[in-house]
Amino acid sequence: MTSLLILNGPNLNLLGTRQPEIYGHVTLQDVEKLCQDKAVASNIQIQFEQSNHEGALVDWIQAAKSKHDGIILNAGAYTHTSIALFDALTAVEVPAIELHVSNVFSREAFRHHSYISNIALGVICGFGAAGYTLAMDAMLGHLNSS
Ligand code: CA2
Repeated sequence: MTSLLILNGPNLNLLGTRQPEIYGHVTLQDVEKLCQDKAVASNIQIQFEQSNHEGALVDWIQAAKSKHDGIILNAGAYTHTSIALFDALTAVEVPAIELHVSNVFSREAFRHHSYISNIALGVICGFGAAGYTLAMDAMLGHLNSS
């Protein structure tokens, strides 16, 4: 059965609790439920994780090599800083989609650079929580065509 790792980085556990004008009202638990419902409807498995720690994200990416067919990664602020995440994604050779809830390109200039985009199949940003299920559809389309 197809399996996807959906990985969330620092501060995404705060979704729905602050800055709703940027991140909306949906909590990370709501997002996980959306993804689980989509997984059941698509007859696939998901592993949904969040950590505020860069090394924990690296560990999950490394473990994906033998467990998952694709990675959907909202690396939070580590998107803009982390060579370690880039190296981990490069090493595992599991296809990855970069995801952001907000439109990072309409925000501060420091959010315009990503260390993930270069290794990602593609980037989805600015569609709020819906981006997670859009990314699942995009990954399943990619896996089914390759
Ligand atoms: O838009 C996204 O999904 C981001 O990955 C979110 C990160 C940010 O650093 C990226 O540039 C874009 C920040 C996540 C923080 O989430 C919060 C949610 C509610 C309240 C405070 C922070």
